[in-house]
Amino acid sequence: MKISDSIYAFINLIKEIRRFFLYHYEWRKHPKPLFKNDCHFPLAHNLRLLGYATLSASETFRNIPSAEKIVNAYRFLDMSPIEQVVKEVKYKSGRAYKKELAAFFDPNTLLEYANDAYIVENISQYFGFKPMIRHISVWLDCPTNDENSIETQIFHRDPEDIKLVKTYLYLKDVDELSGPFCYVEKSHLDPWHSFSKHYHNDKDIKRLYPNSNFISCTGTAGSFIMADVNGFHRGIKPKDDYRVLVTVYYSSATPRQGLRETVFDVNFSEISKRGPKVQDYSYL
Ligand SMILES: O=C(O)CCC(=O)C(=O)O
Ligand SMILES: [Fe+2]
Repeated sequence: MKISDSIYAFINLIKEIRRFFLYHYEWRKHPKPLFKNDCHFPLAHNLRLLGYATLSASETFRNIPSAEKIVNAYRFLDMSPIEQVVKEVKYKSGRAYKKELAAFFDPNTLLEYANDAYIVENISQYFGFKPMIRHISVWLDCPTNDENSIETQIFHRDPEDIKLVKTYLYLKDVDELSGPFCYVEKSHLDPWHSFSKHYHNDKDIKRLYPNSNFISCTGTAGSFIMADVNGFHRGIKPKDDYRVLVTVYYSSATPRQGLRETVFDVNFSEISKRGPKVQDYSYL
């Protein structure tokens, strides 16, 4: 080992110890969840244990009726403007891979879904208080001509809040080649661990979590995922086909990284005048 490597390792250790104490301090500012009630909240139970929870399409539709409305709305969409963009992005690189499709949906249905009692009750149980809805978005993730994965396609922890759960509702079947969401089981239990380096390759993650499963969430339209994104996660780079999903971010009312002015990135009043358009995703 070179001297510079040992200095680097030492600095990282100091950073990690600092983070360990900061996390424990921040956790104490929030009410403690009633852990013994987890058995009544299956999604909260799995979140606590593994960091993520999933529902098959039929389980989603049974528990979250507005999810079925959104999946059906997608089924009847005029796909030509969306497929046109997918074709164009195929020859692009970098951040072009992610687009915003919320404009193609009814905002009230998206809000009804984000506020769904089953989802909110499970997250409330997990957090120990009612979550704040921070962001609602419909993502289109496209294959590009880049070899390499970038940004959200590489394992990372999200920094916005210590209490941060994101949900993903697939509107289209997702297999290994169309960009499944991936999660490193139990990596939410020590969120201070290797936080300072933002992006980690698969080798780094295997070294950090040698005994954890890497979960790759494939599924049919209507499959639902809920994850504590303080744990390591990514969306695999789509290779063959594009992915469409609804994502909702839930946090505390005092997130680390400021409040957003609106939950949507899209101005719905303009859409009623000129029709929906595929929008670039402004937060990447
Ligand atoms: O694209 C994905 O599946 C993961 C995206 C991500 O990193 C996030 O939602 O924080
Ligand atoms: Fe993320």
